[in-house]
Amino acid sequence: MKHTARAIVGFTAAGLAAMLGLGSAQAAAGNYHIESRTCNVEDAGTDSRVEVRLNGTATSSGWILLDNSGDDRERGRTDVYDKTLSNLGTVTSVDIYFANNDDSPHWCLEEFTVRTPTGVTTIHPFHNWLTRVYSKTSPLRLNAA
Ligand SMILES: [Ca+2]
Ligand SMILES: [Ca+2]
Repeated sequence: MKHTARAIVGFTAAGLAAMLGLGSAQAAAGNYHIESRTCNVEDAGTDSRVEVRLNGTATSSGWILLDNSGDDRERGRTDVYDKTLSNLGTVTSVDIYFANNDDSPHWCLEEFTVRTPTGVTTIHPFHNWLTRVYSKTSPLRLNAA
């Protein structure tokens, strides 16, 4: 029994619910771990405002401002954001609102990754520049690879 008990250490409640075969409707809210990778090329970074919306098979999140303390989205950096959200199901895409504002706004974005409370990570590649506004009504959509 000791080994059995130890084996489940580290799993979240939502993860256990998934392993026990409970439906996604019963899954609890949990932490969504979002990473944004900025290209390591000249002028890749931006100080523009960026918000994202996570689209899942169950529902979509609201718009989430990505702004940690300090300077986000600099050349070659990975920025990490942890957000508590209701269950989205399987994440299928990430929508990006890009204001294209502030100093040197153009942004070279490698990719986003999202890890759900159940530990499923999806990769949303772009490997390209954002050089104009992407509005909330017509955002840049990055599908899961
Ligand atoms: Ca910045
Ligand atoms: Ca900041």
